[in-house]
Amino acid sequence: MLKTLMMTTAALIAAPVEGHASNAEGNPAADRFSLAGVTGEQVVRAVDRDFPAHDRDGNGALDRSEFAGWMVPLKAQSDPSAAADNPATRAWVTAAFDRADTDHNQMLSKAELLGLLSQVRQG
Ligand SMILES: [Ca+2]
Ligand SMILES: [Ca+2]
Repeated sequence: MLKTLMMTTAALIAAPVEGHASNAEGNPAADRFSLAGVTGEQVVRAVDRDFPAHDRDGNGALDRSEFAGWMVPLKAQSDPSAAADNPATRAWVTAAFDRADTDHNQMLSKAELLGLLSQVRQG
């Protein structure tokens, strides 16, 4: 799973920049990431950039469907068999969500999402 997550993270970083990229300077979370040429700042920027678009109801957190809507297309870039209705993909999304949801409120804050992505390096 961590290998797939790393590739998904790489896809996240490689996603086309839309609109204004946030400045993550001074964000302590940036120091937690470093994987294969991807800096923590890039991860933070990508999440800052894309989070609002995927938080479809604008409540500042991702529910399972919002999270899946973000991660499945990223996963599909490295795994063509990935699809939202694929049982293996659903299991992956569920496992990733549960791993990220450290306070178990069934919602992912931006900090929880960054925490999940930081596990790529630790794993
Ligand atoms: Ca939401
Ligand atoms: Ca949570």
